[in-house]
Amino acid sequence: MYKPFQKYLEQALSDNFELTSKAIPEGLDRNVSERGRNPATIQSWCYEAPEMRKMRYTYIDAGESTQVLNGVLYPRPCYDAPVLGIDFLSFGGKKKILVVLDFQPLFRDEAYTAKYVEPMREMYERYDDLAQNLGMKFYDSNQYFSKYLLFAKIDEGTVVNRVLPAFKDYVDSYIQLIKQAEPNHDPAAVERIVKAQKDYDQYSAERDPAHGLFKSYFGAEWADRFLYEFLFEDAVQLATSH
Ligand code: BLA
Repeated sequence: MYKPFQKYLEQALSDNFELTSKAIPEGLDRNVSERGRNPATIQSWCYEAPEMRKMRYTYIDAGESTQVLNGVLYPRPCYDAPVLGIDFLSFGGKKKILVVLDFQPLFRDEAYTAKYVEPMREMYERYDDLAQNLGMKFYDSNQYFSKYLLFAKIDEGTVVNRVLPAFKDYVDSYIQLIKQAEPNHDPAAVERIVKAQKDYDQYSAERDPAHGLFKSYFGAEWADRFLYEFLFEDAVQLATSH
């Protein structure tokens, strides 16, 4: 269902960056579960580029029951730019479709907001039907989300008609943002971004609503490893799940 999105992302990244594959820890790049109603396959891809430290995306295909495209693009820490966050989900034979897409800000001060969040506004306004102001249960909408995030519960038709154009626009615009960004190699500035990206991983790993899904398909041990060794590898795991 989200394969055209993945294809677009892959093409856009390879057209615009000099990509190198980044290793995914043993056993985490792909897994197949026979536990659910439909066999579930999870597969991940990860790249780096001169401008980008880590660009990862994951596809979960469990037929009608679950389709997910999830991804995060992290700039190198000489850039203070937001991370691009993608979370497109479909559950229960397309009965529940949820899309989340954002330039996720690393800081919340006024200067940062003016530099990175406000410029999203024009683009956002073209898709304001996908900005539904849904409350968040797992995350805090004031942390690592911009006010111009797309966050919607929709039907299948809307995915093709509205979400695909929005996705292309957000991805293209994000790539332009990175291409135009001025690197700052000052060690203190770099250190600040390293820490901010680490904090983002910690926050995200601790709240990830997908842990239960990974656990039910692939078991607790694999779920923990996937979260802390691949998805949010800069997070420190404080406790293992049971
Ligand atoms: C919600 N994301 C969810 C949910 C799941 C996932 C199962 C809950 C859906 C529900 O309400 O039932 C799934 N998250 C995943 C998967 C992966 C993952 C499969 O990390 C990994 C492969 N989530 C992100 C990113 C963003 C994001 C990068 O991982 C940013 C765009 C956002 N996901 C996001 C938000 C919600 C969500 C805002 C709603 C959560 C809430 O209500 O608090």
